[in-house]
Amino acid sequence: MFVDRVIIELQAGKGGDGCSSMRREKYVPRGGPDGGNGGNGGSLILESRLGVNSLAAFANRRMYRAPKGSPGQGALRHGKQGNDQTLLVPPGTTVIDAEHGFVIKDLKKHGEQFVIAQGGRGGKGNAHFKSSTNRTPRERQVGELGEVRDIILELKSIADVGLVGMPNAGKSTLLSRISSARPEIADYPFTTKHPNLGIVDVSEAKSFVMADIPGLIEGASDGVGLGHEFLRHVERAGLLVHLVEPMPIDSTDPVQNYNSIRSELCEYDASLGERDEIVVVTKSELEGAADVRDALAQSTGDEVLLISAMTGDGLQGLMSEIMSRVDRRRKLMIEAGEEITVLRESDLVRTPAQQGKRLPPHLAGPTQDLSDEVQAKDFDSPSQPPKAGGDNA
Ligand SMILES: Nc1nc2c(ncn2[C@@H]2O[C@H](COP(=O)(O)OP(=O)(O)OP(=O)(O)O)[C@@H](O)[C@H]2O)c(=O)[nH]1
Ligand SMILES: [Mg+2]
Repeated sequence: MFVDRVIIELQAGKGGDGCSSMRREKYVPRGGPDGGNGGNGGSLILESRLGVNSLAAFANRRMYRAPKGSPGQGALRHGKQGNDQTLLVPPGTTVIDAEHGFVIKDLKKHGEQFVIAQGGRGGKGNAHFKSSTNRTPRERQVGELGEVRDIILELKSIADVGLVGMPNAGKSTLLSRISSARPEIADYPFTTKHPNLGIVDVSEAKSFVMADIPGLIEGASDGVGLGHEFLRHVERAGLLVHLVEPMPIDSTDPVQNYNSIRSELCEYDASLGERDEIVVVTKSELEGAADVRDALAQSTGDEVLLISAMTGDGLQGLMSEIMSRVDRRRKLMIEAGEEITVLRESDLVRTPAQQGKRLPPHLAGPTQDLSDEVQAKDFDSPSQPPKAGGDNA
């Protein structure tokens, strides 16, 4: 199930109440106040994590609570803190305040996290209030309430390139051909009902992320077809690849189709209309595809590529053109001080602390290969590497 928008209610934990108590013990006269403080309530934390791909985990539950802090007790026992709860969301999730509609935070990078609902502070016990002038305070504080808020989580996929075009143009076929994504493909419109992401490896060190979204049709801004709903998944893409089918089943004019999708894009967001674009005519092995390409090139005044996902014609050219534009944009982003988002777990640079548990020294150091059979005394010089089953000289 692909879910890209949910409304959830958050309730952080209440702080534990402080305790009012006097020490009563045999042989300890006037023991004094000994009420402990309440523990702080747990907070709710949102964290973006690679590998979480949709908001499906939030689809069936509306309310999220963090545990309360425990109350303080006599004999100066402080209450236990409520554990913080972390909710994992995919990178690219925008967190919106449901009540007032403003964006609270945009979690773009892996590992970004923040406290979305703060737990209440625990109340002070009466021992806290003792002083030289007030030696037997009875007062204590009750714990504060935890923050309560409604939020909207909205996923806008992070992709370098967005595929747009009419239904049946061959968007999913292209994605499946050049990446390892396996979207549904069929010869009827609206096969794709939710966005698909694929990583395209151009060479060993170069790759980009491509998003395939459901097809657009004229009137999408009025909700015709699947509407504009999924355009937000290409909003972050710096480059749009516009696929045009040369022979639409409904025999419409490809140039006109191209223009109507352009106006739908502008209708959704003017900035999407101005986005860098590569126009591509698909299904090049069909007769008449080249004519459509020429007609489009003339009408747009720009270069138009011709590809076939079936025969593989023109795919290399398209991939290298996309890669060079993506590279150019990344360079501009780095110059502007923006960070490039990492989208694959293997690309993450992990510090030793993040790599999990540290190994004990005898397993991590130069002695790691030693065993019952292979002992340190078996080696004369330390530079000689220990070998399994080495014979005792
Ligand atoms: N002849 C030919 N057919 C193709 C080519 N690429 C895709 N097709 C066919 O075109 C049809 C539609 O392809 P899809 O990839 O599902 O199209 P889409 O743009 O994703 O369509 P929606 O998901 O419905 O918006 C399928 O029957 C494909 O087999 C091509 O290069 N040549
Ligand atoms: Mg499709």
